Amino acid sequence: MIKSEEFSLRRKLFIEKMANNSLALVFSGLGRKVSNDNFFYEVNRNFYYLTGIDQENSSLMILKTSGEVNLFLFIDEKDPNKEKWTGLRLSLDEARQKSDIHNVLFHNSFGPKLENILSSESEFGAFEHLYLDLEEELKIRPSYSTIDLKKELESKHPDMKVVDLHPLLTSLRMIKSPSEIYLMKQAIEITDLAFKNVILNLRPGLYEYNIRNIINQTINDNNNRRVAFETIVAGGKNAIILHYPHAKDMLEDGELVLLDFGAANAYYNADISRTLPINGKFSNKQKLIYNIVLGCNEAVINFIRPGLTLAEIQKFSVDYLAAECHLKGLINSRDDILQVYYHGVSHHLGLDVHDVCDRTLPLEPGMVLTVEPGLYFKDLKIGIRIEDNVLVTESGAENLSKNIIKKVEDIETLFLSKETN
Ligand SMILES: [Mn+2]
Repeated sequence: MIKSEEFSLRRKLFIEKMANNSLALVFSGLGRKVSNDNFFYEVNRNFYYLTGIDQENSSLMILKTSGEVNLFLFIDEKDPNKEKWTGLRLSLDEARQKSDIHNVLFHNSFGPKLENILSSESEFGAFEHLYLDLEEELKIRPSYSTIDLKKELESKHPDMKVVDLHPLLTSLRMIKSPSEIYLMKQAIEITDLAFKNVILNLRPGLYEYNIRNIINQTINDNNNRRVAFETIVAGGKNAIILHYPHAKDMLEDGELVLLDFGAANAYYNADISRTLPINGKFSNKQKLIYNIVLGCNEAVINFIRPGLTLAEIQKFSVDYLAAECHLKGLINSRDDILQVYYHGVSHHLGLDVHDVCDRTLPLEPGMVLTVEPGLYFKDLKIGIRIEDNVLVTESGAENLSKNIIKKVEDIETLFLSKETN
């Protein structure tokens, strides 16, 4: 759990970045209708990052005027009727404790408050900037997004500049605190448990969805945690589809299965990929390609250090795989590498699986990245990806998922020990 003081600290750093005489409005968002009476809700991560509140229809108002900061948190009113259907809502006091924000009000006062603050008689004076989380998908009311609010406010208050708050928050969210790293380490440990259960159960004749269910159940059995994203289980040729969504085919003797999955822990995610021989033993060809990907995975982890950009890491991985694949006769020329390696090697990881980032910024200690080279040969029915999660340190990178086995010998030994037990 993140302590409420950490949310205060995050807000303090955010407010330092806000211009003087500015206002920020951050919204939790609403559930999205999937089908009749079936709603899907995920809290807006920027809102959660600043408040620790994950209840829908909540909002945060930050006023920064010369020499003074005022904060207001708005949550839905208690409603016994609605609570009978969808569960208890936070009380004002609970929201206060979670967020460490003193002024917590009910949502019905948000509109009047905003109008009052922006009126010409406002005690706070005129605001020059208003920061908004600009996203079409972020709804404040049904069919009304922050983009709509921007338009409305711009027409009512032409002297106030409405700007995107993402750039301010992104640079903060890119650097993880010790408690964020701790939560991600826990998520990775649970992901490892699921991986071990896969090895215990994997055999030819099972279906991809059987393995997906083992992964998802192991994660959920662990304190009701959820998967960070739809678990990918792709046997044989299915693995050349990077985000293969179906998990419907039988796992064949002699083929590989690619797993890309992770647990979420208090909204902090793991994102791990491993590739296994379905019958427990790699063929020579599979081993050859597997070891190229593994070599690249390890070389990239060794290469990562503060000061590099994601583009430099990407180039390093492409060059590595191109040289190795050419040397082993898997491609005719180094330029052909993009036909068998067609995705990024790294993305930031955090509250979002593909976490917010400014790709132009050089790496700094405290950033958490994935390292996930892959090779995909359709004709050979081979798709291999090996993905770890690493923390950028002062001197290089710490592999947070180093305990999740990935060496050919270790994998084969684990399968063998299962047979002898
Ligand atoms: Mn990933």
